[in-house]
Amino acid sequence: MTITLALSKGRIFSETLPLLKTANIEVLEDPETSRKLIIPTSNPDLRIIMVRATDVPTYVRYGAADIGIAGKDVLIEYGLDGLYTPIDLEIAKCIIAVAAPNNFDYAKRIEQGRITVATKYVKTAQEHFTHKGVHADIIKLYGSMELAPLVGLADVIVDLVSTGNTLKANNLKMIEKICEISSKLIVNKASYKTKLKDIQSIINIFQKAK
Ligand code: PRT
Ligand code: MG
Repeated sequence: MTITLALSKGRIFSETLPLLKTANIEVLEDPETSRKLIIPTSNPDLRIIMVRATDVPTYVRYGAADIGIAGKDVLIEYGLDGLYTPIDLEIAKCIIAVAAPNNFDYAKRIEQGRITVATKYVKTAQEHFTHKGVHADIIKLYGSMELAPLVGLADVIVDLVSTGNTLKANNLKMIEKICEISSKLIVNKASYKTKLKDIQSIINIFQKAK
């Protein structure tokens, strides 16, 4: 039975390749240069579909892909309905954090109990500030969060940070770590039952490789 694996371009794809290689599985086209969205592998029973990082759980949840790899950041926002998460692959690591301009007085704003937050991670941000007892006015963005506090759209941002170079280049600093992020293998619950043997063997490959 053919197994379909949903991946996103960029860091998740490139960090998944070496894991597949441990089982001698080669990806037969490079999604960075090819325009193909369905990519065969050297294992005739495994194909890869390329989707946006935030769409990976959707493809897997509806069974269009049997398995996928998605960041914990995406999974927190999307929820885990219909999905198993058998393995934390510990790839594409970063943290999700509150960041603000270098001169921003965060402590004072927290004391006042109200803050404006620009983020792609609405649920994560909302929960974080509710927990702190602070009223957060959340402004949903789809990208370039770093710009928001520089032009007065928000006081702070909630975003992913890995090297911190992007924050630094924009005179922002990390002020609070919310959570560590890595990518997980996700599995469609129905596929897991109907294709048990084939999916389990892919899970085993990732388990051994990590
Ligand atoms: O880019 P696109 O809009 O298509 O989608 P995406 O940003 O969701 O995908 P992609 O491939 O950039 O990220 C996929 C997954 O990689 C995320 O869901 C995270 O789980 C994980 N990941 C790990 C990261 C980072 N590290 C990371 N640094 N995702 C994004 N970033 C961003 C960060 O927000 C910052 O803007 O990369 C930029 C550079 O970070 P610094 O700190 O190294 O400067
Ligand atoms: Mg990106």
